[in-house]
Amino acid sequence: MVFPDALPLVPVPAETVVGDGRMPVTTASRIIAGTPATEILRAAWGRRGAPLPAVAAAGTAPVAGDIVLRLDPGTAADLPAATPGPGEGYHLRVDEHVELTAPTEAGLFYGVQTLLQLLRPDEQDGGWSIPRVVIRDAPRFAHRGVMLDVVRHFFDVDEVRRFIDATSALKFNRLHLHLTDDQGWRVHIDSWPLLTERASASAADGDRGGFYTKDDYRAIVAYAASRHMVVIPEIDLPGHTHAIGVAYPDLVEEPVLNDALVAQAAELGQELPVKGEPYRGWGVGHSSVRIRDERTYDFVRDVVRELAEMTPGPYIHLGGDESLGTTQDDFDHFAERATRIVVEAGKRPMAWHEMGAAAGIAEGTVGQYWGMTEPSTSHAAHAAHFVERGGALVMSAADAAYLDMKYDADFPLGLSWAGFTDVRTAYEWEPTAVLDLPDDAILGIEAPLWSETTRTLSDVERLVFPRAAAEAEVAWSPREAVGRTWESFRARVGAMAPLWKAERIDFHPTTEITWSDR
Ligand code: TNX
Repeated sequence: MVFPDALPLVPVPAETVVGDGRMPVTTASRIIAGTPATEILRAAWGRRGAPLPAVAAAGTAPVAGDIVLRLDPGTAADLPAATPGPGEGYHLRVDEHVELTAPTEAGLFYGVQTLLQLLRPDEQDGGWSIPRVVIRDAPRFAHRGVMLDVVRHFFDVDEVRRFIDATSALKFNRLHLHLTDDQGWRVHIDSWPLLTERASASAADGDRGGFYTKDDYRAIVAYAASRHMVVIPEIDLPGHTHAIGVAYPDLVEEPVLNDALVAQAAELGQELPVKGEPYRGWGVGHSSVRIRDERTYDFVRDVVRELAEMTPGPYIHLGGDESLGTTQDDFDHFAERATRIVVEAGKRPMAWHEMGAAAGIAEGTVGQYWGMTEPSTSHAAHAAHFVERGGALVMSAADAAYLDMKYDADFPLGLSWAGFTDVRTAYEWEPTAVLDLPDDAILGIEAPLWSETTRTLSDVERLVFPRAAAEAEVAWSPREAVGRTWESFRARVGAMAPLWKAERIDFHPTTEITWSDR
């Protein structure tokens, strides 16, 4: 293979200079470091079956074969200029020994992920080695997200931890948790205890539900932070709220049974929603909280306050999608009040792009665009309004970034309302070219996994991998980086197979990719 395909890295680094030969890693190699990234490196290394280096104290003089991980604020100045935000870049030099330096722990963590991808078994002698190389790397976008819908199907804390491990290894740094929807309520709220007591046991298809206690939620947040991921909790309002009515019927309206919902239910053999009873179908747009009732805002204030208290990240996501039975006037009224409640709780509101229809959404609200890569006029206008209000956008174009779309018509999992999304389609979109907005209005991207059809984590993984790798590269790699092309990506992502196998990630071995085994 020719450079840059010779280096099996995803996402492709900003700048790579390949040297001659490889540095062997042996049982005599040491990791010289005083950083939490050390144990992450050793544990992953062990799962690969590579020789496990001992750990030596920071400051120990390195000899050939050693691996030095070092925090160095000075590195920031030497990293690619495009670096946004707090310095997530790193500098990696592999010569007689490895020198990994970064201005932040996040940078070291990302450098460690690159190192893990470079470490490969040698063809002849069963040894392991790392190619000699100099890499200067930093992300294109500050916001590199994945979303997990834990409502349609519930995933417990251990499963979420595995999802965090698998996605943070691709340098994603935001985990959006879709915590509430028609089918269930998944996080405990002390001031409204019936939400989890009465409305958490259900899920799509009559499957088992579940919920996170506050300690569970804190454990997820802490684990995510240890992998440099910020949790963005979503409470979906004012629609997608049937489950609230299972716990507190007074808070919600009667279901609105639109024609599409009735037709879809008939086609899939699913029941129609009945107020106060758990809903197991997948139809959308039938539920709403009572928008002109003050008690609704007491509820929103309490939920937002309790969530904000246990969420160190800057965002609370308010949903806002598919409120199909709500008048525009009521919807706008709700969006304006709810976004203000988030600001009053000290957080920055985030919402699906529909909330951009409301003239007076709180200033600074971040919109999440989930329309197509060729936007409709109204979607584009709603999205643009977040920017007019001093906010920005995260791009989740449904026909490119939605991880729950089928790869092709024969794929057994996933939906297809946005089309089929093969890996190439997931790779070949440009987040700044979808809407007619200045580049700096785009904070980054997010790849959502909706879980209507995924009963197990393995189902989730088959939809997410390898397409999340495509989204990781869209989010991280500068457009002008050498190798930022489909042909190169295709070769490099094939080389992720041994790493994913070592981590027991159940990726879809699509024939679009030539998978390698070493
Ligand atoms: C639309 S996109 C939804 C979700 C579904 C998803 C399935 C968006 C903000 N809402 O309620 O789960 O499609 O692909």
